[in-house]
Amino acid sequence: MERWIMHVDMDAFFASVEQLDHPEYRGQPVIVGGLGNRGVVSTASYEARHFGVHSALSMMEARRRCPQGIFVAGRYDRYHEISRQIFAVFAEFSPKVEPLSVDEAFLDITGMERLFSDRRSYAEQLRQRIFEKTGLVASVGIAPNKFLAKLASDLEKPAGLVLIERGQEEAVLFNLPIRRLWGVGGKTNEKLGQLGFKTIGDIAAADRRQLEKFFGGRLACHLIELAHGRDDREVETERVMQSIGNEVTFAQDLTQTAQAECELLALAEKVGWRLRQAGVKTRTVTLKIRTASFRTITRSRTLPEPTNFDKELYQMALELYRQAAIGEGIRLLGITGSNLLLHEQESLFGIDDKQKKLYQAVDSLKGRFGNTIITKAQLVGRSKKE
Ligand code: TTP
Ligand code: MG
Repeated sequence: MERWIMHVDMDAFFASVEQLDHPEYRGQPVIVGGLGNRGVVSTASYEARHFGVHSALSMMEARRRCPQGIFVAGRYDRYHEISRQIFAVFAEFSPKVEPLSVDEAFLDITGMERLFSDRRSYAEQLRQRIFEKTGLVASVGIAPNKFLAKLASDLEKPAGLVLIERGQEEAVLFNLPIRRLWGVGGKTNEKLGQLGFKTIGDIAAADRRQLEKFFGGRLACHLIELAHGRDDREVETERVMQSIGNEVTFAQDLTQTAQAECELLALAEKVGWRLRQAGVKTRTVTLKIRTASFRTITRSRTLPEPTNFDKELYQMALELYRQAAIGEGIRLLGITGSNLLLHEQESLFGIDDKQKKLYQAVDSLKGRFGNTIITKAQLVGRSKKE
């Protein structure tokens, strides 16, 4: 049966929720994120994007680029509430839904032709249903595979609806810049740029051996496959446990950034170990912080590829920590991985065999000598906690 995938992604999600709940914000540049001096932009409304404001930009720079903007701290409980409504709609439209983050998912619509007259109007119906239920606008991509569906939903954002027909793949892809290849990170991109590749078409036409020389067989092969619009990954719906996490309350509030970062590394190691023991990977990392004044803050981020590596969990937690820009002492820190995948679903790119072997070796020692036997040098001698 011909596979068909739909990818749905809300437009400027957090900022749109703010505009929904505050009608006076509509049509205005709204910027959501950490408002402190070291805060970072979570997202910006499309009005604010005209001023060059985007996710991950420092809040200071955002204020410089868009002084007239409306700056708001996120209301994460509210975003999650809406997220649940959106996912309830997804479930009405397909039995196979793979969540990618709070505001996006893949829906497998293979073999569902009897339910709709044509794919485009099915997507139209879904967008309409989301709008009725939440008052928010989504962009949708429909394509023969996940990579193309995700790409398609982004092509005409906001309020986009793009269908890539079988046979159109190369026509759509070849003139696009290489950063559109899903999962190709900054480093690979940069390297490809240095080698003179600009468009996806350049990669499709590349000499395979040249790519192999620079990126290794596995990555080279994936790059070429994607460049031709080929991707046979399944929509993954299998979920095991809800989540795996650890948290720690400190005897004395932490006041130094370095201490907090050290504790995050220790937590990431624990959670990573537990994920690996359970044979699962996590796709969504949540950081919980309770401050000296008993404020509780949670921040989540979804990874492009699921992981159970300490280092990746740590980096994500650290980023979220910095983004939260807490201006006071810290009582509690916690890291949770949710959105767990049971299968050792290999990362598309750079599943680093060396890293995997390293973790296996470390885990077998931890198994024999207890969990504390091996720990990163950074953690030795860190402050005592409760
Ligand atoms: P995205 O779907 O990447 O972004 P978006 O919905 O704001 O905008 P669009 O899809 O129209 O380009 O992310 C969804 C939400 O996740 C976003 O509203 C805020 C949050 N987020 C962060 O907190 N930090 C980030 O770096 C990114 C990319 C997103
Ligand atoms: Mg979005």
